[in-house]
Amino acid sequence: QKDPHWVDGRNTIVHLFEWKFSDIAAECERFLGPMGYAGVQTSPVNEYLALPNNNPSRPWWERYQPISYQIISRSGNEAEFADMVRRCNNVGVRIYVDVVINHMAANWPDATGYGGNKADTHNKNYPAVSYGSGNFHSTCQITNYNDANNVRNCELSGLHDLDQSQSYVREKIIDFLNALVDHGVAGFRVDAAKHMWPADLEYIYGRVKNLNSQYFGNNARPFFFQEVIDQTGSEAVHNYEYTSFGVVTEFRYGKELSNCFKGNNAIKWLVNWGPQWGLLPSSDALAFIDNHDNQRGHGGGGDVLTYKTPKLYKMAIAFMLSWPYGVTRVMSSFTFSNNDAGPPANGDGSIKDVTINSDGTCGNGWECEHRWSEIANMVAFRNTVQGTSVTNWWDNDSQQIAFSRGNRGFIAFNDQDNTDLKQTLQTGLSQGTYCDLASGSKVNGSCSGKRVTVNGDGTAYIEILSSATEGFLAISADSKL
Ligand code: ARE
Ligand code: CA
Repeated sequence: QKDPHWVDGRNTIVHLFEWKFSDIAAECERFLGPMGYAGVQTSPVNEYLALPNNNPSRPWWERYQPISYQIISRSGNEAEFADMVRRCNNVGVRIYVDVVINHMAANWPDATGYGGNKADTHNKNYPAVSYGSGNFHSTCQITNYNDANNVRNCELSGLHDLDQSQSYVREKIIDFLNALVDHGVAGFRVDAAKHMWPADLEYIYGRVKNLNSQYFGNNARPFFFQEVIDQTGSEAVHNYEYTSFGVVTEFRYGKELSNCFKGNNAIKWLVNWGPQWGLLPSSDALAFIDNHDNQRGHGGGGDVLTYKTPKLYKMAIAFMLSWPYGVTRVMSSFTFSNNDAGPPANGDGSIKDVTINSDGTCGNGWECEHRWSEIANMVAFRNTVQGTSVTNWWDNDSQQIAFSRGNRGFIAFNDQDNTDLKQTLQTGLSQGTYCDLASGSKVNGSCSGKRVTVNGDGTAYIEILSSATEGFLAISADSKL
């Protein structure tokens, strides 16, 4: 169940972290559909704990403490969810829901969910599902990542750990996923998959019904991408244990690329980026630079590039989107300095609307990396070069590289401090004038940024000054004037 069911000619999933359903629906129609994005990952949509005492105030991580499987959250209710899925599918953008099925909410006094359902967490009683204490593993904490039993049968940070080997628990989870499938989702991000037994997940995925035939035809199986953090390869649980029945988040991808673009490892080594670096096979991998955890020091992160260092971040994303590997995912954040802080909120606690400025960027505290023109243009680039391979590799033996994607696209990177890139290089493209997709776009038949002239023999003079705002340059068959 590794097919994301993208509409032809599209690519890349954007995680619209903490967005309201009404804003996601609008974004599908006004931006994602027209720009060629393939899908959206939502934050968890089922009922979760409303943190008592407002301390900290409405943190983003509340969403990972389920109270029930009813669709009700800070993002909206079931009717709003249904409206979003329908409107996004109608413009060719798929919806993937983040599902939290490893555990339920941890111990809290008087635990209450956003839908008003209560749970007696100290006695592992969640009547709105319903789960009772017998549906959980006996209480122990995860303390040893070198022991698969400890990782899978004990509690992650005190979150009560469901026993997915029980048929009752399996049926409850399958019912929850089926309800989302009925609404028309294309698949799921499975939270904390590492903490569940592969055989249990394989059984559950196999029992989820086919996707809604209204959008996906007959016999389409739901897509599953599973969160398994295996950055070192030295723990007891490995990402490849999960790849026979779904795709897995490849955490080494963003870690290694961040390390390269930060200048700690020469980008010339990226010539064989992929399994030769110890990454999963391309068809098993969800590729990304940062996620909602490691952009704020959770989930073993802390070292990856994020929106906070835009020049290097855009280079890493551009490399990801120009390289043929994996199902690509782009992060779309809200601005934060406190790692607990939830999304931008109004005085009554409701999530703020995503407003759109006249230049296309977002307001109200939303970062919207996916709208940065350099990133959105690279999603279009990836669509343009689909099916081609990497050719014409060039490097300066250090922090400058360039390559073509067949005769459809060409990209160059200058990641070298105090050194300009000034080279005549083979682009593989046909003769003509092209608009650079990094410094601008092709707008109404002219270039808002740099122009590149490709000669009759396919060569072009490429210049990226080290002082430039953008550290890369990209042209494609579709950016030709
Ligand atoms: C919060 C509080 C805790 C409190 C708990 C219970 O922060 O102090 O004990 O609530 O009340 C998110 C947050 C957590 C938060 C949780 C529930 O990150 O801080 O706890 O929500 O509200 C491991 C897992 C991986 C997991 C990361 C965070 O393997 O699955 O930890 N990531 C997912 C989500 C998170 C989410 C959860 C899981 C829980 O993406 O957003 O947590 O649903 C090494 C290991 C990794 C390990 C990592 C960090 O790198 O290899 O496997 O990741 O360390 O421990
Ligand atoms: Ca578990």
